Amino acid sequence: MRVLAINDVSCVGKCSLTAALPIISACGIECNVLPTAILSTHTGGFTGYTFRDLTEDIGGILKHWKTLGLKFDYILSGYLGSTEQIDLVSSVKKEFLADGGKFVVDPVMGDSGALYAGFTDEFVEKMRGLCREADYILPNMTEACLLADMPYPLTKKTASEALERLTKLCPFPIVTGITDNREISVYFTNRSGCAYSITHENVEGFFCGAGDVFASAFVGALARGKHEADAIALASEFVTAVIRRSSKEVPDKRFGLNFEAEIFPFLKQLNSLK
Ligand code: PXL
Repeated sequence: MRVLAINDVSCVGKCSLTAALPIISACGIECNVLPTAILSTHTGGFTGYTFRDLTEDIGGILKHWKTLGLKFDYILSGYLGSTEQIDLVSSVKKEFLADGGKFVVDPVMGDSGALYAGFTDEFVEKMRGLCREADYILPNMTEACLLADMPYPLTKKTASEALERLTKLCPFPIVTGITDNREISVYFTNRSGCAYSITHENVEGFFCGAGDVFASAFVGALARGKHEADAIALASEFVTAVIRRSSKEVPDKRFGLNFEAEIFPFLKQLNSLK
């Protein structure tokens, strides 16, 4: 079982590949990486960060992988630095996803109702195209609104409408971070068109990287052969525990989630599930 995580390396701040690698590996699954950019920190709340786009390197990396006959059982794409990289990810899927493999797209573009620094409407449109190629998409509420062209924030009522619109892009949309007062929910629709939600207590505190922790745990659990609904429940429980702990323990939230401390309970749950 081989997972490819396509994401940036934010050297400090615990998101993207510095979350995907440890979490997927801890699940007992090999995690290979395709870095899209290197930043000194993530862009959420820091100023003065460096950003080196790695698009130029990706062609050579893929050419080498082709000579090795590599195929991946899961491809998880995350933060992409340009519309050109969206095209590259699409070609990686076509060339390197194993027969029967799954393509998981986390359409990283924004949070709290706004696009991240450097993202444009053109990027959103292009990301819709990538979502059409995915087996699962994992937008947060902001990204779901952008992709479904609906006003932010969603409510319990409009979340169903957003899900319905998203199923036109991808058969299995999973929308994270839908908040309603003291509750936070994940809404998803399975391939039969049934809609579900999983709700937890909403813990105050915004952390960059929560979506990456969710996506990594979801893919790790799927790669371990867990049913999708169980993988979503496990991942949302994990990320809720991580945010609860971090909101107490991390004085400067920009430095990211303490997911490490919750990996062991997460693995205990993962291992006890059939
Ligand atoms: O986790 C989202 C993310 C990923 N990568 C970079 C980011 C962010 C969120 O701000 O800045 C570089």
